[in-house]
Amino acid sequence: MRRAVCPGSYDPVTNGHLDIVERAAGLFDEVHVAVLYNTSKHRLFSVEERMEMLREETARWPNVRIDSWPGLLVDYCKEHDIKAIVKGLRAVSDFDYELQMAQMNQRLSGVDTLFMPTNPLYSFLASSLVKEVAAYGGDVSPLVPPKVDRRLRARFAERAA
Ligand code: COD
Repeated sequence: MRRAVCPGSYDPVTNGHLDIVERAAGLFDEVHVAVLYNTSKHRLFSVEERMEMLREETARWPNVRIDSWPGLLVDYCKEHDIKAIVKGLRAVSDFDYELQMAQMNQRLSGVDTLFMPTNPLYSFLASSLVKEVAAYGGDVSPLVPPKVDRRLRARFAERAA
């Protein structure tokens, strides 16, 4: 079976993430969407909340499974016999960081990273920007699924209360 992982923070999942997951699901027998830790980012949603949102939004693709992992991505790949990491590339600015990670992961484990060009509709889209716009009451409804939009509004309303 050909398995791939789409790793990320997914805090929260956006339409850009979902576009990559859908395309990966069309290419591999099984796609794991794994919530991992990015130590340089502050989280808005817990890992469980992020997984719940991902489960809701990917339920329509039967070969996609949602998971989380507290350690190195390469150890997750080893544990699940995954030979490919799939990442989306939005712009040149993503490239340096993504290339470094891909080369480190290859060096550590032999697992290769495949880059998919982002859908031009979502090339400016990042979870961090979605959170910033939503935090100031901006409309992010075209950028995230409706349930995620509702959760963002609720989370920032709780914080403002
Ligand atoms: N369009 C297309 N793709 C997108 C878009 C978009 N608009 N937005 C995001 N993506 C893709 C990118 O490929 C991105 O890599 C992926 O979705 C996830 O994005 P985020 O922002 O949710 O996640 P990141 O960038 O914070 O994820 C970083 C990881 C958590 C994958 C990384 O830190 C990691 O592997 N951590 C585990 C520990 C580890 O192994 N560290 C060593 C790394 S060498």
